[in-house]
Amino acid sequence: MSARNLSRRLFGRVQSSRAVLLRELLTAIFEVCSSIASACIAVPLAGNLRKETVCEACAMKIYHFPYSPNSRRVLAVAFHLALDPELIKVDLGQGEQMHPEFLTLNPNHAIPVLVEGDFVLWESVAIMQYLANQVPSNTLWPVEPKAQADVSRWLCWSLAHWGPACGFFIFERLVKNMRQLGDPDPVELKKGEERMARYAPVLNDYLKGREWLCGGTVTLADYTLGSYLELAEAAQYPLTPYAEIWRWYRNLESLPEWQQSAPKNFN
Ligand SMILES: N[C@@H](CCC(=O)N[C@@H](CS)C(=O)NCC(=O)O)C(=O)O
Repeated sequence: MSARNLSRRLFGRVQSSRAVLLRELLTAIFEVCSSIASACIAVPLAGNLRKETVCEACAMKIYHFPYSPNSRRVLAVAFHLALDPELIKVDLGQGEQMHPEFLTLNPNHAIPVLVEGDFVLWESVAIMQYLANQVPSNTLWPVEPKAQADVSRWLCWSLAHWGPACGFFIFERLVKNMRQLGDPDPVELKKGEERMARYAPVLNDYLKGREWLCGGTVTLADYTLGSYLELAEAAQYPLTPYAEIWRWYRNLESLPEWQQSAPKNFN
């Protein structure tokens, strides 16, 4: 029954101004209540209050591009945490990140972006932290201050040094090719080599005797730094001498969540 019909039933044909006012008020309340009820229902699940989504607006969506390391680490973390976001491909090869609708989500025209109802979040590290914070007692993003600072240190290091070092090779050898922007610039590649020569030994030495970067288990730090290595061969990073980095990356490759997030699963 519609809100208007219901209020007519309750108030009949009474036409006094008070009745008209009450009828309008009831109609408005009814409409608000029914839209909330159809939007989402909170149900207790495994001890946590989680949203059982029954409408598209509430479901968690992640905008991604399969070949982007920034996207892949977010997907791997979502899978690791057994979250089930809807995945929406933004084809960077077709310039879809420049569409006006996408720019309203992220004015930086970059993926990944998480959307959950009215909440819009860009920046892969912030998204991974948000995802991990949904699942209490997860080991990806520990809550103990020193353990969390350790993970945080590598996330910062990746944003400041590791990602940009890999970025020279990704841009010059892959992005330029995808967007038909010309040949790789040797000057830029040289800058990339200098950055790699400075930072790869730091990572390689730190990994000696360690299975994972922080503590005895995989964390956001491993997913973040490791995500760039999926493009190492195609973009020809100068990483051949760094055996510890490759040994550690093989650990990441053996994880089912990492395999599930592989580009071949999303084309
Ligand atoms: N710092 C951002 C970087 C995001 C980013 O640069 N994404 C790339 C793909 S790996 C992108 O969408 N580029 C498209 C563009 O810049 O137009 C993050 O960590 O999310």
